[in-house]
Amino acid sequence: APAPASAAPVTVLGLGAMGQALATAFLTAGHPTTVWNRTPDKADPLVALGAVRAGDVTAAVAASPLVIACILDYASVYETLAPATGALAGRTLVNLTTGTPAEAREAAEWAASHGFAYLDGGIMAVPPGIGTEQAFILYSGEREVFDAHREVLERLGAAHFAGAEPGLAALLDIALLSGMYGLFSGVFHALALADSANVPAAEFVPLLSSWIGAMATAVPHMAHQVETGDYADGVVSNIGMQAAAFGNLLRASEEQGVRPDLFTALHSLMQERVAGGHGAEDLTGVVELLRNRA
Ligand code: FVH
Repeated sequence: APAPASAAPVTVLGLGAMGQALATAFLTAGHPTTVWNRTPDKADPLVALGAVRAGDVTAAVAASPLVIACILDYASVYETLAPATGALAGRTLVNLTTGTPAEAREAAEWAASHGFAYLDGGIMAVPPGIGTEQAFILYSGEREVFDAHREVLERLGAAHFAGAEPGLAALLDIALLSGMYGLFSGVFHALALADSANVPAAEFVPLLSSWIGAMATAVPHMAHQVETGDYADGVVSNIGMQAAAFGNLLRASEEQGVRPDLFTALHSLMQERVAGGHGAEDLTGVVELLRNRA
């Protein structure tokens, strides 16, 4: 009989910062954990915690019905698993390596051609967050495969099933990262501006955090506008006004010696939208221009 989920054996391939965190979470939860890394001594701390160090990748795969890969990129996943595709047959590979949706779809086809189940994943956490309440991980692939391993995967963080289409986890991962980098871009620019006027961080950061929190409440309405295509719905601050005011942001930055690069692209999109006759609508309409370029 298969081991209960609470004691199911797991293999982790790739013991960089993230792989080490994943393996540690499995060990902490009591799973028999086999590990492999191209540079073997990275397994030492995990062996000290009770992990089994596999001599080669085929032995690592053979040790568990569930194999987690978290390596640099998809090319290194293929390179790593090339000698072990036979051993993977009948098992499940969960690939938590970051990649594109197209790479995920290709990997799912590769798995099917070798007779093993495949889930693609996107980790929404940094290594110290793994196994904590902050972490969540996106998965896509066959629902039955996800359900069969869900309890074990929950050891790493909340498991969110993104859908059966194999590229969905990677797509949502990249969409969420886009939101993160957009936020960080704004924060970097704001900090540079405040610093250019010698405003102490202790004074500015509470204002910035409060402002970002208030503005984030607009996201659901923006998403509704994108879904409906109705950018005139519930307009409070139209894009015509915002495009004009945005010029101040760019000019003030130049005057303070702060490069406006992170915001010039958005200004161009706003102006294009206004020139297209949408000045009375909401800022969210720039999504239409982004879509047109896809
Ligand atoms: N760390 C993070 O914050 C992010 C969070 C979101 C998900 N990413 C992705 O996770 C993958 C691994 O990232 P990582 O943080 O573990 O990265 P490193 O610490 O740099 O470790 C890289 C591991 O990959 C192995 N490796 C590299 N090339 C090969 C290869 N050709 N064949 C076999 N293994 C390879 C490397 O092995 P070694 O250098 O120790 O021998 C490490 O185990 C990644 O997709 C992130 O985007 C992390």
